[in-house]
Amino acid sequence: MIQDIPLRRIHHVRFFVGNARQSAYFYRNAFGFEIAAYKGLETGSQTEAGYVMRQGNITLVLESPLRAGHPEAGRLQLHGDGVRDVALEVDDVALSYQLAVERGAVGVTPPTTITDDHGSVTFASIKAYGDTTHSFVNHDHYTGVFAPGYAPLDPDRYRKPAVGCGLEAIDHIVGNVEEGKMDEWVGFYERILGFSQLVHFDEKDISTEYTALMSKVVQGGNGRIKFPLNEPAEGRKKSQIEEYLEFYGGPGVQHIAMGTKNILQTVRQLRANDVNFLRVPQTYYDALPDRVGEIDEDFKEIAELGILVDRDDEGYLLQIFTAPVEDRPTVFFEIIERHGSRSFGKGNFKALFEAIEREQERRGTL
Ligand code: TYF
Ligand code: FE
Repeated sequence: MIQDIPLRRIHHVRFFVGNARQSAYFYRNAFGFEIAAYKGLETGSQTEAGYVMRQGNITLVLESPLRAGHPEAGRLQLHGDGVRDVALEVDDVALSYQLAVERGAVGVTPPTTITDDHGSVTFASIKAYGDTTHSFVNHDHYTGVFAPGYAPLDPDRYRKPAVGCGLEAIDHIVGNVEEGKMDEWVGFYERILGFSQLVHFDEKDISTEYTALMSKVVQGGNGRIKFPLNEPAEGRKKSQIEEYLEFYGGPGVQHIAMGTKNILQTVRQLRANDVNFLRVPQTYYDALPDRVGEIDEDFKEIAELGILVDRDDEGYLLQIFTAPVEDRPTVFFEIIERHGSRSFGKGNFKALFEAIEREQERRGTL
């Protein structure tokens, strides 16, 4: 009987980027995140700048090196901007780290506590796929804005508050791993973190004309943390997963799905902010009412906004995918609204992947 590591939730996702100031502007003005905290030269941070972005229960942290010789600067050359760490909130950081390492996890940062006038934060981290890490964090004894080192942003930086887009929580985070490695990583989450695989409706082997991938979903934290894992499979041309692995320079986070309670309003706002989404052909909407039956939303509006719909035996879901949010075709976002369904939109895969392939063709990477 293995001892449980009780995971509460995804606490934050930490990106390492070339220019955190400009990324913060993008996540603020395109996606509606408020800048909750900042660190940089003005706050006494000599090595890196950081921006804590908040919307609903979602926290993204954007960090950039401030000087040559930063120990992590090499990742920018290798991966471009990307997710460095997915932080999991736990009751006991030291115990979580100890158990994970005993079960074979590779430790990156042993348990560390940092303090300031507002209390203390404890964290530790282990290696996940590629250069991605999972940290275990606990902020229970911290009353400041995020963590020691961070301070509120200079109020002169922006004149107006951010216009929120109704993004409420992280629904799932998808990792792309190398061909043949998916089951190993499913095993990692099962053995080391006590996750379980969602089998019946989520095991998928998807092949359109070009794109082929395999995907399995693991979940932990009593179902609050869901991590689908993709690997490329043989297709007629280059799989979108291979494209990612090539441009990211290895495995990493592919997409972060963020939940909303009103996807129509969210997508309207994101579109007004010029966020780019994958285009869906009209034929998808011609077949939609027959495929999914009655839904609360208006089909006409769904089609106008380019939202995808899927139904399973528990209910339905609405989802939409952004184009990659950087020049490399790597990380993108999904917006999702669930109405009972706990799956990931399997019925949309053909239409979705054909849309992705059209974009790959435009990039000339197929
Ligand atoms: O997370 C999922 O499984 C869905 C579907 O490259 C998906 O969002 C799967 C793979 C992919 C894009 C979307
Ligand atoms: Fe997804």
